[in-house]
Amino acid sequence: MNEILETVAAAAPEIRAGLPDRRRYADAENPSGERQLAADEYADKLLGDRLTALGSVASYASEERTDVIESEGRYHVAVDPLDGSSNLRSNNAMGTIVGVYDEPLPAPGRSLVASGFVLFGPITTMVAAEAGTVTEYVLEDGNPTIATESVTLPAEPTVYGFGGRVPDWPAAFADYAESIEQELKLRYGGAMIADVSQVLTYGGIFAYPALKSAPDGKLRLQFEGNPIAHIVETAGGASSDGARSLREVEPSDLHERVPVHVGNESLVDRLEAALGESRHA
Ligand code: FBP
Repeated sequence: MNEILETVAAAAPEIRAGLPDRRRYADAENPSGERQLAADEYADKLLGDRLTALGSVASYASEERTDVIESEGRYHVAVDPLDGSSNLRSNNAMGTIVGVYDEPLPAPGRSLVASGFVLFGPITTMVAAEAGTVTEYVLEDGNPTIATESVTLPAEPTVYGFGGRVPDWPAAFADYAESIEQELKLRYGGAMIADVSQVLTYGGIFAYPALKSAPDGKLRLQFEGNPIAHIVETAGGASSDGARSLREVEPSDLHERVPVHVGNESLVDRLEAALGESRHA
């Protein structure tokens, strides 16, 4: 595991230990206009301090801060310090996402050299994609122990989870969802990484689609879409913004949003066909 992923893994027990006292809202909003919890600010500060202290880090960007912190190393790190933090109040799963890019941010997902997420579930795990393989680690005291080598999506998909209110879904996505509901079992928990972990484990599809009220969806390209696409694609699955792999989307803004669809390739192909465009066109 490279030192950036190692540092995120090593911070996990400390972040987890800091959560019980930080379930209240802070007075601030993040750059996307969402209310921050005290835990969001805490995890962002801790990760920012630890990562910018590494010789390999050239810059640190976070979903929770407007500007990039510049440093002097080689890699540009994008972090969602607590993905799914609204789950903290109800004590459901959540965690940290990290993307390691070799271009200044905002950067396309194809320039990711490593990606990972820490999942605070009943146990703390980290799933990391690097050097063409995905590995699941159990983090005990921040020390990674390999739990699953070469994580690969099962060929037979089982679960799906789609975000956004159903009446807010565009008609083409609603039609697609109706066909998926006939085949797969609903699993939606309100934290992308937890829902994607189910897709990696059982096969299926996760989406936070374009909405009528929000044509770019909810999730952020740099912090959420790209790293999760890198992980799912490296595990043998596919990703799409509705027309192309998320990793082919050219970014224009650090905090821009993007519709996210990730899962078994056959299901992502069907999604693109349903939306009237094709990644292979
Ligand atoms: P945060 O990173 O601000 O927590 O937002 C992202 C997220 O929590 C995703 O993890 C999840 O898929 C989505 O928002 C849930 O949104 P909703 O509450 O609309 O279902």
